[in-house]
Amino acid sequence: MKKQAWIHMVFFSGALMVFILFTSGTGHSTNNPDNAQTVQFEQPPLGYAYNALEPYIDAMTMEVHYSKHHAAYTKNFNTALAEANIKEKNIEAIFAKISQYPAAVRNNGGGYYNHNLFFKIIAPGGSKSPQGQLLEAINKKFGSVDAFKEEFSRKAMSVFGSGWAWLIVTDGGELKIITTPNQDNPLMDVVAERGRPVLLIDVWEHAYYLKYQNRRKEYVDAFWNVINWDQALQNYLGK
Ligand code: MN3
Repeated sequence: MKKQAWIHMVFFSGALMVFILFTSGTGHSTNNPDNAQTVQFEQPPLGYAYNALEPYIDAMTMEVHYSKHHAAYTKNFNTALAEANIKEKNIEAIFAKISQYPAAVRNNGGGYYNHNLFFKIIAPGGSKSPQGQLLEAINKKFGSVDAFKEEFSRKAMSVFGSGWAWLIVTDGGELKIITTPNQDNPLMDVVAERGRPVLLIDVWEHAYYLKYQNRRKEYVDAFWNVINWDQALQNYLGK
């Protein structure tokens, strides 16, 4: 009996040790608000499975993109805000004065916000083509949905290095396609043409390299299959 109890104890201790090592070494701190001094902005849940956009965007890319890249931008944005002693809770107000803030706020704040939008735009479900007032506005501005897609794809391909292509609606209510370098976005006071984002595509290589390698065109073509046009309409209407 004594020997059996001793073996149980050793086994239990070993299991406990493995458990402690496992839970402390998996990088959960990335997304754990307790570890940051102040968390002004939290990473929203993805809201769908990593494999939900297969075959157009693969599960591994989605997992790394959301749980590593987006999580890191979120963490680093909060750190950068704390270091700069910026307590503003309205992210649009931060972007409106981004030229006055450190580069870490601009880069990580953009990275945080742009991916929030992007993962909602490439969500499963919703309409598979433009609807309602957005459809009318696209037809009016670009002539047809196909002509719009062609122009947007061309702009997305034209981004040199890392950045984004956007469909925005200006203060005057006009649709425009623009591009931004790095993690800049059309709400920032450093961007030439500003407006409210309606649709966006991430053309950083991390968004497509695992599946498409250097073939950005194939990724941009695939993007049209995963857009949630109901969300795009909400964005257009400012809801
Ligand atoms: Mn990205």
